[in-house]
Amino acid sequence: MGEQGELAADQHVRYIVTAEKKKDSFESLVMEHLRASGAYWGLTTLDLLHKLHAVDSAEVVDWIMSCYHPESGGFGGNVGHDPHVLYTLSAVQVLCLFDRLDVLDVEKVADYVTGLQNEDGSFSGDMWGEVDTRFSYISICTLSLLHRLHKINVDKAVEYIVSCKNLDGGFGAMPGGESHAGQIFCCVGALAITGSLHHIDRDLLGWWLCERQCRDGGLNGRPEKLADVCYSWWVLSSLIMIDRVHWIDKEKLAKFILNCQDKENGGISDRPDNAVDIYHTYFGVAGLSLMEYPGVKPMDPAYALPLDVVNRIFLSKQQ
Ligand code: GRG
Repeated sequence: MGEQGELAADQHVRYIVTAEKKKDSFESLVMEHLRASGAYWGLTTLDLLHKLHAVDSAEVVDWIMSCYHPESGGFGGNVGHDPHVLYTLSAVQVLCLFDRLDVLDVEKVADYVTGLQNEDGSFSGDMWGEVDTRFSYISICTLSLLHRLHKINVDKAVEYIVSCKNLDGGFGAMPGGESHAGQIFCCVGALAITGSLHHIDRDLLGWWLCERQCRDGGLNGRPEKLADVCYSWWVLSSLIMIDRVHWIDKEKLAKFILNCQDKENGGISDRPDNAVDIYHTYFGVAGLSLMEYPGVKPMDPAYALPLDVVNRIFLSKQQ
């Protein structure tokens, strides 16, 4: 991959840092309701490119905490927005990047997440009750990062995820739901974090996942769909967790991602020549990280954070 060394890292850093400042842009308008996740995507990309110091950490931590709801223990996607488990994970991930979990009332946040587990082991996303395997992953990942996994019924959580496994080896959003690479990441990630990967038929799932590689080198999320840069993350991370990543042509995938860059103004799009956004910029760089692209920090495929951040959390003494 070396000779392609053409990741426009400096431009991507500039794109992320300035995107944050353009408050009236189209992108910041469509991002309004999920700004906490946008912060996680942008800041993780900066960290992967060794440029986290380009932002003021105290300012970011203050802003993240202004999305916190002390009554419930959850975080909203923006200031004044209702709490949801997705933004709670994004907030925790951002605090992990800056090594600032100390600002949290960990027990309270963990209780918020724990309270979303249902009788059958599944998780709702918020008080309104929508159930999805995304929320199983998000809850398990959040609690694990906070060293509070013991607060939920892990066996039931695993049993529910396994009930969403399909005959093709993949997983859907609910029992009987179509296999989709995004949901597969969630289910495999949750099983990896809980030490339950033995429930997976690695060859069967690995085959389904490697079939996601299209002629153009990019990966799609399910059969008959177009490739999209974000699946570089959802598919590759899953393949790594089940030890089948060598079934993908990495060279062709890296080329596809690099062809989706705006090399002048920075940012990465879903596919070549489309408009860039922060979500695809993150998942493009994250995909390159999983392929050990030079100059990009390695990532943990289950926690979706840089490996050094995850090591700091799990190898540090205070629990
Ligand atoms: C910490 C990385 C991280 C994630 C948190 C939110 C979440 C957990 C996971 C989302 C997983 C998921 C379902 C990803 C897929 C997103 C996506 C591009 C969906 C598009 O679906 P369609 O049907 O697109 O519009 P396709 O590509 O199938 O045509």
